[in-house]
Amino acid sequence: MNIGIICYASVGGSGIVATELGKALARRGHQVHLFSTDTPFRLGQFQAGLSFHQVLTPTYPLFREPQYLLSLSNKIVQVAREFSLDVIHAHYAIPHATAAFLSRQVVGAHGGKSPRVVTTLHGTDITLVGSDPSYSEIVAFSIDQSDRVTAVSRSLRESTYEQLGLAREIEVIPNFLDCGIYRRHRVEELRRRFTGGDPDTQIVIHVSNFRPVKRIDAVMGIFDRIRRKVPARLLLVGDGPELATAYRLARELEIAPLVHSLGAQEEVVPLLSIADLFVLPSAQESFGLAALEAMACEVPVVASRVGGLPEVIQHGMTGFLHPPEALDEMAESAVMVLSDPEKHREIAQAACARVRDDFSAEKIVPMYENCYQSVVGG
Ligand code: GMT
Repeated sequence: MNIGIICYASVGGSGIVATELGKALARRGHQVHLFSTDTPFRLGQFQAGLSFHQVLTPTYPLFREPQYLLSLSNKIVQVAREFSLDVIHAHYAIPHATAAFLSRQVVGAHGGKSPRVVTTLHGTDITLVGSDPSYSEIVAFSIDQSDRVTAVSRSLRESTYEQLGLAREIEVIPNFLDCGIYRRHRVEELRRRFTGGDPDTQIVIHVSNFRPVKRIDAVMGIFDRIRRKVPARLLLVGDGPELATAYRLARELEIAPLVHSLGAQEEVVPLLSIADLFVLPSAQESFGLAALEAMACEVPVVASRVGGLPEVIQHGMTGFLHPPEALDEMAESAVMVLSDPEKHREIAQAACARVRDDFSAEKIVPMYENCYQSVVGG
């Protein structure tokens, strides 16, 4: 099939999932065309069957606002005509579902073969931004007009029905990982750089885009509680507006020497491979791809019991879930698992097995292929 995929290039789960899906589909023999403002994070080296179309949004003195929706739609129309796209797959509803809808209308307007539109909802496109009254009408319309809609968790599907008042069918296709890449590696030298070779020092990690929804103050609060009980270091991976909060709190809590901020990193597997615990006390998380990546690398996760996280982590078996405000409980679970090597091994292995059994690319990518087939066939 000829498949167009629209995604955000910036660090973020939806862009990562879209790019990994594009790569996996190209490996399976499809012709994939990625659309974004910049080369997507994680695109990597050239791969046969996968091309990238950069969307440029020209400025003009009259416009005070960039016309991204128009330039994106225009680019999709050109590529759809040139390469006879069967499907346009929008990842993240805003404004991608609208761009896909517009492009389908334009291509089909003069009797051309019009591509089918699949929209995948990722989370904040519904729960935070999409339900904002400034966007909600157009977001709901664009989702409704898609030929198929998928959501990354049951929780997100329910939020979409509740918050946008939609009644149409939404299929749940969870996020996935290439388990050949996401697995624990032996990187002892890297670990020593943070532990100084002390075998008792535990490495706690948090990977995110450092937005308010990630509750960086809670990350710091949990780590502060942990380090009072076990020798530990905190690795902060990623960048965003709340990173400054992390620095401030590290100073105020007098833990700055224990905290290592590594910025945005393309390769998270080596860093996850030296970690003993992942903390994700988010206010909202429709799925929690970062938690899945940690689990695949045998890192127990302590997270908030919100959104789709309970569909990924089973409390006490493949990780730990607590109410977002329960920092003492999160720290207790963390200290317990970090202090009990047998329990740690048990949770780490169960977490990894869960990813392989239920969230591998082999299992999930064919679900998207079936989804495309159902609309193209129809
Ligand atoms: O808002 C964000 O955190 C970014 C957003 C994204 O598009 O990357 O993340 C959402 O989509 C991810 C991929 O499906 C999910 O794993 C995240 O849980 C989700 N974030 C939220 O719901 C807050």
